[in-house]
Amino acid sequence: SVQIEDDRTGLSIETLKRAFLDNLFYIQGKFPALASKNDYYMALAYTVRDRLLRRWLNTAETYTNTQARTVCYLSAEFLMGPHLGNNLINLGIYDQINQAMTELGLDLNELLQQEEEPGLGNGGLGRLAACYLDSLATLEIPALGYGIRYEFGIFDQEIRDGWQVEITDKWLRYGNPWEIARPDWAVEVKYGGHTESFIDEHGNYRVRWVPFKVVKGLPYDTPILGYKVNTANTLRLWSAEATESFDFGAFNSGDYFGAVHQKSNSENISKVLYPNDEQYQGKVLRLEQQMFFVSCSLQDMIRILQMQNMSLEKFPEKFSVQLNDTHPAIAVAELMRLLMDEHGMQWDNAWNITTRTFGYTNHTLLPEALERWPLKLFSELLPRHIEIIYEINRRFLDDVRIKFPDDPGRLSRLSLIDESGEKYVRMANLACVGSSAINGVAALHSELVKQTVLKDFYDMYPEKFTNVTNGVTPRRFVVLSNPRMTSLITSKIGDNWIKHLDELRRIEQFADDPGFRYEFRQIKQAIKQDLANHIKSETDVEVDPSSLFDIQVKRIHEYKRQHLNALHIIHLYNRIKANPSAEITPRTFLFGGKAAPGYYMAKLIIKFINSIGEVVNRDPDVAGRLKVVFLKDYNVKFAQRVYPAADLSEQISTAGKEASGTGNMKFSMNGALTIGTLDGANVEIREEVGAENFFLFGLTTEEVAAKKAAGYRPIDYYESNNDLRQVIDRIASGFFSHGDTGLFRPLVDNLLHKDEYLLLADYQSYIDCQEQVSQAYRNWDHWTRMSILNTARMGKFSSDRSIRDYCQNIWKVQPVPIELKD
Ligand code: 26W
Repeated sequence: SVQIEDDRTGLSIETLKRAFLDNLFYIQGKFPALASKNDYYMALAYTVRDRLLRRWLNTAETYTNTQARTVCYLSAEFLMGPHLGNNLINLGIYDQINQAMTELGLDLNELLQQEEEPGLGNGGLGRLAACYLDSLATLEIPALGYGIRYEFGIFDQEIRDGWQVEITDKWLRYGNPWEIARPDWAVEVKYGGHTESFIDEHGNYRVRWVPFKVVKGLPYDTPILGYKVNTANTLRLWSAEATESFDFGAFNSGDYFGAVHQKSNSENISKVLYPNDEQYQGKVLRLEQQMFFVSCSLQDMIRILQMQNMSLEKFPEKFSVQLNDTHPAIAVAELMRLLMDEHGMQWDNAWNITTRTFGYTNHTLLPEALERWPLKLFSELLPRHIEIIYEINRRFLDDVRIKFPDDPGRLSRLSLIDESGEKYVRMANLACVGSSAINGVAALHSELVKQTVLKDFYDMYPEKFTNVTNGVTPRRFVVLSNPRMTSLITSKIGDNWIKHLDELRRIEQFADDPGFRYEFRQIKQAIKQDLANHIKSETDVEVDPSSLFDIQVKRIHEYKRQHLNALHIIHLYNRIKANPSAEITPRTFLFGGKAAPGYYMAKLIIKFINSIGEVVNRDPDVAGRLKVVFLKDYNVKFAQRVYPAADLSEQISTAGKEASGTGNMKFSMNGALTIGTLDGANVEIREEVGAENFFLFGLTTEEVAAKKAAGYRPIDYYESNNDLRQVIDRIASGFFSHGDTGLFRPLVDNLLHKDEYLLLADYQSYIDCQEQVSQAYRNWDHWTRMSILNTARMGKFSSDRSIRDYCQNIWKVQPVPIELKD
C-alpha cells in the first residue's frame, strides 16, 4: 500500500513540497503564479513551524507532568535574529528544505533573506539572552525566556551624508509566523494610586493597593528549539493592552474619546524598545515597561505553580529566576508584594522565598549605566513597592550595622535609597540584597565588580559572588553563518563539535597539514568575495577580497574606541601621502554599528569614519591599498555575514570598560585573529588561543587606573609624538571635512584635553601592534595556521559551557529529556 506522510510532520522532499504549496494556498491565500517573495517566505516559515509544534507541545506537557524545576530568564531584551535558518539547523532539515525549494524553482537563500528580524535588543546583553535560550534548549534544560514584545524594536539605521538617521523598525508589518498569542493567560498590572492598610479576618496587618490605572499583559509565545533534541522551550513576550473593565466605565458614561485615549495610552507600554546602550535615562515609561513585564512574568509563574497543584512555598524549588542586569530588578519587590498582598503570606516567609529565587547578572561597570530612579517618580508610579523597598532596606541596614558597627559611610553606600542629594532608588542594590547569587560576565569583569561597583556588597555577602564567562551559540554563529567551514571541519572530525565545542581541539592537528591550510584559506577567500559583492551592491565601493579584512562591528561608543581604529587609518594614509610607494599591506577597514540617537559624540564618530572613507577611497595615491567602509544597519542578520569574512577582529576597548564582549568570540570561532586589549573576555580568549596567536596592545586595567590617578594629560602624548601629532593635525585642518575645521573639533578637543578613554595613551602601542599584524599577514600560510588555531581553541566560549556553569553553580537545575509521543 502507498504510505502517505502527514503534511504537517513529514520530512520527505515530496511531502515538504506539498506542505509548502498547501500553506501558500491556505495561509497566504495565493496561487504560486501570484505569490510574492514574502508569501513564499511565510509559507516556508509555517511549514517549518508545523514541524516543530509536536516537539513544543510534548515539551510543555512533560514539564507539567514532571513538575520540572525551571529556569526563568528575565530580560528587557532578546535580540533573537532571524528564526527560519536557525530552526532549519536545529531541526536538522536544512538540506531537505533546500532541495525542496530548489525543486520548486525557489532559492532558499533568498527566502532566508526575506525574514524581517525581531531586533528586540540593543546589543550584547540582548544577544546573550538569545544565545542562552538556544543553549538551554540544546542542553534540555526546562526554561522560559520572559520579556517584552516591543512593537518597534531597535531602529533601522540609514546613513545620509555620512550621518546616522534612525528609521522606525516595523518588524511586525507582514505578520510574525513564529509566535502564538495566548489570550487565556493574560494578566493585569497596576500602576499609581495609593495604598490602604487594614486588619484581615485572622488579625493580620495587610495592605491593599488602589491603583490609578490597570494594564493588561497579553503573552505571545515563540518556540525555542534545541539543536537535534526534542526539547522546544518557550520565549514568552508580553504585549500591553487596555483592560476591558477599565475603559468600560468611561465608555458607558459617554466619554468615548477618553476611553479610546486611555486604551492607546496603555498600549504605549510595549510600543518601543529604548535604544540606549550603557546610558541610563530616568524615563517613567521605561520604569512602566520594567514593572510591566516583571509583574506579568511573576504572575505567570504563580499560575504555572498553581496549575501543577504546587504550594507557593515551593516557588524557589520550582523556579530559578535570573535577572539580566538590573532592568528586571523590581522583581524583588514585586514578588514580595504578590506573596504578601495577593497571597496572604507573612514577611519573613515571603522574604525567604524571594531571596532563594533570584540571581542577578551584572553586565556593566560604567557609572552612567547604573539604574537609579528618582524617588518621587518611583513612589508615584509604584506606591506599594516603595513601602516594601523601605522595609527591605530597614531590615538590611540592621544586618549591616551588626556586621559593621559604627560605619555610617558604609550604611549610606549600601542603602537601597541614595540620599546624598536628590533621592533615588538604587536598582543594583535592590538586586544584590534580593538575590542569592551575583555574577559578572567574564573573569576580569567579575573581579572588578567585587573591587569597584559592588565592593560593599562583596564585603557584606562574599559567598554570593561568582563569575560566569559569557559564551555564544555555535549553531547560529558557525553552523548557520559559515556552512563552508562547518563542512570542512565536519569532514575531518565528524559533527560532534557542534554540541561539544571543546572537540574543535581535534582540528589543531590539521594546522600543520598544508592541504588543510590551503582549503581553510580558500574558504575564507570565497566568503570574503561574497562580502565584497554584497558591499559593492550596497555601497558601490569596490573592495579587494585579497586585502586584509579588518573589521570592527559593535555599538558605537567612546569606550569601544572606534575612533582609535580611525586614527590608525589616518596614520597609514599619512604614510602613503608622505611616500606613495611605501610598503603597505593592503587593508579593507569595515565598520558597522548603531549609535544611541541622543549620543552626540557617537554620531560624530560615524560621520568621522564616513568622512575618512570619502577621502581615502578616492585618492589615487592610495591606489586601492586602503578602503574604508561603514556598513549601515548592523544587525544579527548582517552579523552572520560579517564574522566569517573577517581576517582581523578589532576588540580595542579601554581596559576595564568592556564587561565581556561576545563579538570577540564570534570572530575568533570563525578564524579571525584578534587585535585587542586585556579587557573583558579578551583576556580569556588570549589564554585559550595562546599569546602567540593574539595581537595584544595597550595599558592594563591597573595601568589605566594609575595613569588617571596620576593626572592623565593627553596633550603630552600629542606634543611628544610626531606621528600622532600629524594624525590629529590632519583632522583638525579640515582635511576630511571639505576644509571645515569646525566639524570634528569636538572630537579633537575631547581627545587633546579630556580623553576619558585614553586613546592617546594607547595610540603608539596600537600602531606598533597593527604593524605586526601587517607583517604577519604577509606570510599568509602562517597567518592561516594561527587562524585555524583560533577556531580550534574556542571551545570554552560556546554558550553551552556558560549555561552548564549557570546550571551547576547558580540555578541548580538538571536536564529533562523529552520523549516524542504524537
Ligand atoms: C539603562 C541603560 C542601559 C541599557 C543597556 C545600561 C546597560 C545596558 C546593557 C547592560 C549594556 C550591555 O549590553 N552590556 C554588554 O553586555 C554584554 C553581555 O554580557 C557584554 O558582553 C558587553 O561587554 C556589555 O557591554
